[in-house]
Amino acid sequence: MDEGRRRFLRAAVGGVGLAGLSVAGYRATNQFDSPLSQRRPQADIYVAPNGSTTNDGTKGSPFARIESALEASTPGDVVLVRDGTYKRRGFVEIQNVSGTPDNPIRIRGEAKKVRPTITWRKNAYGGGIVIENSEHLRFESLEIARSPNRGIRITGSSSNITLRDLDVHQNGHAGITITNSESNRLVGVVSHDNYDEESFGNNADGVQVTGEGSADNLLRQVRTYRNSDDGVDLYQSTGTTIEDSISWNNGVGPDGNRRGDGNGFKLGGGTLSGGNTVIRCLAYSNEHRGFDYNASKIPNVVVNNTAWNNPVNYRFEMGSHVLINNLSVSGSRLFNGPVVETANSWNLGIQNPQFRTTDPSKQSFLHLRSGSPAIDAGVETNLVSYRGEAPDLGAIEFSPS
Ligand SMILES: [Ca+2]
Ligand SMILES: [Ca+2]
Ligand SMILES: [Ca+2]
Repeated sequence: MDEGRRRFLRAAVGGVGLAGLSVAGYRATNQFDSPLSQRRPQADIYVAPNGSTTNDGTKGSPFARIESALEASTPGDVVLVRDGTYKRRGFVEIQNVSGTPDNPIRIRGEAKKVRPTITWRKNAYGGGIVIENSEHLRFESLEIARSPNRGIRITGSSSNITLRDLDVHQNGHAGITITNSESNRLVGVVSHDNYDEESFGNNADGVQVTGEGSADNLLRQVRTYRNSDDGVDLYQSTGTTIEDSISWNNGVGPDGNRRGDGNGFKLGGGTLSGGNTVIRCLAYSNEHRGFDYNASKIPNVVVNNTAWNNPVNYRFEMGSHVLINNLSVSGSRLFNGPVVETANSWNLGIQNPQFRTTDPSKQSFLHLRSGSPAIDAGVETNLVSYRGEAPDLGAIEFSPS
């Protein structure tokens, strides 16, 4: 087995993909950190659409609200949310609830691969889930829809909040916002069709990370589409890592007409921003730009991404942003200033990388065809593993099939 293949396989099982990056939060657990004698046994706490606030949260006596379950929880507990629709009014406030690094509190759909829906009544004042001053919580397998405000907001110095396998859509502001909070992780989350009618769609991003207190947040396998403003917006924040994520068709309202800013990945803005790392991401068919530095002053590192069919695929100006092994097809580039460019398709004169298909409904969408000039055309980095002799260009390493 050649070294490239070996490195790829290691990455495939969760190895070198993040080497050299500071993705804080999940330290290796050590079972001797907290003596067993000090632990209360882990409990399952139940929530059901036909539950009651006066119930005790046991299987036969479920709570009606996840807040009640979280108030009753201690580190290591699992809140099981029974399938169905939870119609809410106002904010779902989760404040001062914390697990520990070894014993997070999990809140998840009871059945595997079924997402219970938390939604809001029309004309409700405020809404969405607000997680404030809390740590080590994991929300998994839930659908969050039609909040009159944001879908989920992580704020007030919360940290180590994990959102996994969530479908967040049609909220009246951004789908998910992280404000002044560190070391949170979004994994396998999709955020789409969010739209803020009051501001003509100018604020509803799929995912926002914002505020100078935000750092070391991670987005992995996050998909954002048809949001009225941007797919991912890192306005006024630093140090976010985005991996294996896709952003498309952003910048339109529910009627399909052009609205807000329409960028796939916006990597800065405000007085202090940037220092983000973007790896193996795909931005396509957004209304404006695929990858945009948005005036961030701290250099961003942008490695092995694909931009296709955005009016502007990449815009990086006024900073030593580092771009390596990226593909740009069917869209322009706006570069100005000391950008560090290595082995990108435009540096190598590759205009047509020979995609297998540009039909987004196909499994091989934007995959490289055998014989593509982008195969093995990249340079090694410590951020991305590869097959064959060298890294390919773009987000999807060629795989013979
Ligand atoms: Ca905007
Ligand atoms: Ca935005
Ligand atoms: Ca290769």
